[in-house]
Amino acid sequence: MHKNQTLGEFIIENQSSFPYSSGELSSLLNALRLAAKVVNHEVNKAGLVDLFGNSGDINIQGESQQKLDIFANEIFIQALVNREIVCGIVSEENDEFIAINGSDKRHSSKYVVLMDPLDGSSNIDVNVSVGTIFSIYRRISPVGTPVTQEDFLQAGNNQVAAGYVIYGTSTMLVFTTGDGVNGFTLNPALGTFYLSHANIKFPEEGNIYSVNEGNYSNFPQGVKDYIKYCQKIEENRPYASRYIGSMVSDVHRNMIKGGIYMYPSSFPYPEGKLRLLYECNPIAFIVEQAGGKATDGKQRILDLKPNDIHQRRPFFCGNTEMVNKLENFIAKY
Ligand code: AHM
Ligand code: MG
Repeated sequence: MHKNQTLGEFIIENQSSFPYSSGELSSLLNALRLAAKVVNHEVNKAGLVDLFGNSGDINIQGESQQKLDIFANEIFIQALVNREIVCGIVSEENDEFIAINGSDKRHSSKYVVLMDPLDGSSNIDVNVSVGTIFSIYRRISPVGTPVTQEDFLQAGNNQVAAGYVIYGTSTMLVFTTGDGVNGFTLNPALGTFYLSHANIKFPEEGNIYSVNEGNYSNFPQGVKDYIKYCQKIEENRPYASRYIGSMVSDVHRNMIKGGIYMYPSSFPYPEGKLRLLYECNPIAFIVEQAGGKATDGKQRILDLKPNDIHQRRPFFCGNTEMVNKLENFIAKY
């Protein structure tokens, strides 16, 4: 790591350590970096122009889409399509996967990207941080053929890279290629991301729990018991309760300060609310790379074999000790 190293320099310097490095993954990360800057610009001026509020459309999950969701979706798709560096995209905002031929019509890219272009969207119109989440895989089908559904339905274990962008008090891009987690902060005056958080690791102990407690009465008994454990007055407890409602921000804080994030099954989400492919998996990859643990309560998230591109899953991640404790409570029922 050099002083004042930029994301661009970091990508070039570390290219040889990227999985299957051929320069393609570097170009892909560069495209995401560019899109993040454009979306950041728009998120920051959202109060100034008429971008607030619902667009009126309902997405495949039956949730209303905010205008900035749609904008972010278009920007990320455009950056990836224009540079012809992926053969397919899955987005939270699109019902079906998007197949990309490339201008030579030879389907010559080997990567697929899955993303939530603007996560935590209920926070947009109240000036609270939102994020972008992305997950990158090598396709399974042969290069030169059209991308297939199977290329997206891979277990999280197969991810070659994953990351998130936080549009917060400052804008950060945090990612892993399976060799630790690094965070870059945008200098808005220069439009450049600088390495600000090298090799992020969870602190030894955590004392924050993050969950939407309004849903408490519908949580599984094991989760309820664990929440009561977090609140108990004993040694280093009660833990602090912190919940932003933007997973990226909640997980980012917990990774830096130490804590657990939970989105259990509850009414009206019997399978949990978060999507396995573009919310749970990328965050799980990052959390594990930072020394933490991610589970659906019983199984490691990255081991799950998906069967639908928009499938949901209960999700728990954070300091390993805390997640182990939670799993013990869940295992009692
Ligand atoms: P979204 O993709 O529609 O924004 O939903 C995902 C978000 C997470 O970022 C956040 O942790 C969670 O939904 C909050 O949900 P709730 O309001 O039910 O607590
Ligand atoms: Mg989301």
